[in-house]
Amino acid sequence: MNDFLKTAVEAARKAGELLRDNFGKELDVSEMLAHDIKLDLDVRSQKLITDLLLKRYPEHALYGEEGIAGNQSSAYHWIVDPIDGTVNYFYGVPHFCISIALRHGEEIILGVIYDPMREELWEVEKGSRPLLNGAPIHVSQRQKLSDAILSVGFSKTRTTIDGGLPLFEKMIYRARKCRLMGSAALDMAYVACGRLDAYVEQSVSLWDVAAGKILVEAAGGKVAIQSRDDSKDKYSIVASSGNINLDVD
Ligand code: LIP
Repeated sequence: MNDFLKTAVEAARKAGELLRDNFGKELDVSEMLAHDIKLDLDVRSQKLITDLLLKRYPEHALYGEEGIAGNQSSAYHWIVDPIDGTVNYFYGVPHFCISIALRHGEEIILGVIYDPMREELWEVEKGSRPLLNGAPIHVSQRQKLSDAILSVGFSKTRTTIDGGLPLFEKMIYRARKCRLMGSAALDMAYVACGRLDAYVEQSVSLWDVAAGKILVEAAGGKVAIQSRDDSKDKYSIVASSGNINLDVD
């Protein structure tokens, strides 16, 4: 494991400790929206991760849900979601994670996703096998949509909810089950280790899915990310095992 990956794992675990220690406690809310919540803890978690990464690599850049830091002209960009699944966290639903990826130029070269409540850590670096708690993982081998479990996300706006409903309605009849679990990064980690057969969402940010992308592809799956015409820096995503015809077009 090279130093970049070791450092990303260390940062994810340290942020995970912060989230575990504050889980279920009174939380300072910085923004309460119709379909989203922003917590001060999001900012604290990203600051902890940023301080550790940029202390180790002061010449790098960081791009996260809570802002940018470091040398933005660097070829190395850390892409960070300090709490993916913030609404779950606020409501005491133990399904959230920290997601950290490193991009070199245009290529994502490592990803770490850490669920501090289940103590599950997914990690991968370019050219190596993806691991869950140190054991190799691969996508599911199920071949039929009728055997599949799919996770569908609807993001945070009426537009994305309206956009996601037709697909959800189509899939709910054809797949064994559809789930809405509220964390894009965990959905992708679950696709990578075969728990889910696919994850589809109309509008996510790069920090939600950057680590999941390299993880799913290294585990044998497929990830299609398309930028949205209606909002800058938002993407629609289909991440799957690649073994089932989802017919999502
Ligand atoms: C969340 C995503 C989820 C999406 C939510 C939200 P956050 O990220 O992981 O897939 O449906 O709207 O964007 O905001 O909790 O980091």
